[in-house]
Amino acid sequence: LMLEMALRKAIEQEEFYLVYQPQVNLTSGDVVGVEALIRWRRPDIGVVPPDQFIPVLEEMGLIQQLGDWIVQHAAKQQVAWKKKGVSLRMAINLSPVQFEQMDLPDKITRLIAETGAKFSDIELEITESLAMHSPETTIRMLKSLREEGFKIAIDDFGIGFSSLEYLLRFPLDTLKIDRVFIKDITRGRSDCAIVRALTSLCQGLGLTTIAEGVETQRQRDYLDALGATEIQGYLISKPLESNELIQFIADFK
Ligand code: G
Ligand code: G
Ligand code: MN
Ligand code: NA
Repeated sequence: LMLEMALRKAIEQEEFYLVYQPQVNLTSGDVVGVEALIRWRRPDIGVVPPDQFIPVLEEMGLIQQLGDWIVQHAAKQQVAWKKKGVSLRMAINLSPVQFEQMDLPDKITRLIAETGAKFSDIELEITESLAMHSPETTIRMLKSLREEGFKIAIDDFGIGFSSLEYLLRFPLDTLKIDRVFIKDITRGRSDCAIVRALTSLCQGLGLTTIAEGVETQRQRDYLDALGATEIQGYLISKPLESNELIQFIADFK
């Protein structure tokens, strides 16, 4: 209850901010995008990670409000960087609960249009669990977003329960391989086999693959050999605040 009260106040007082984790293309070696990740700077307590408040906001029905703020804020940031000559794809996480709003595609399109961002510079990250709700409605909403020009990524791939056949009915541009498969890629044969199968499936389907949670050069080399498109993780950088990101790009390579 205390947490709920604090969250209501946090939304009113805008105690949230975004950090951005770079994504590197393995062929060019360039930073090509970032993923926006939410943080809560709770007065007197400090920074709270999203897994401690996103599920509560979903329960409270407040994720829609915060979700709109995240979409607007991330798109504005993408435009601000581009004006400084730093052109990066911006990935924005969407909660499955946000898809309970039937006007979500129209709203996202309007909010992002208002910022002046080019739609193809924006990637919307959905999770596998979205596929379990009402697939037909969800697919329709994703199709309309994709027709507007937004890119669609499926996050945390491989740890949910949906069948491959099911997921492939989703209109997708990008598949993010969950970090549980990356962790032991240089040790376990099975993780390596899973990643190999996913990257080759994606190559066949024309999808981009982003490997998450890459922490070592050896993992990077393996992923490169297996044909992954991009990597994200502590090897490149932890998530950074916007001014840090600009500095990071300036210092990169
Ligand atoms: O940044 P961190 O690794 O602590 O994020 C943990 C999880 O919280 C992420 O994997 C993601 O699923 C979720 N998350 C982070 N930022 C957002 C956001 O802006 N919106 C939503 N819906 N989820 C987020
Ligand atoms: O959206 P998603 O749940 O995938 O968010 C990614 C989360 O993983 C973020 O909270 C981020 O802080 C965390 N993370 C990012 N890179 C690494 C990494 O290299 N290793 C580990 N263990 N966690 C990471
Ligand atoms: Mn994500
Ligand atoms: Na993820």
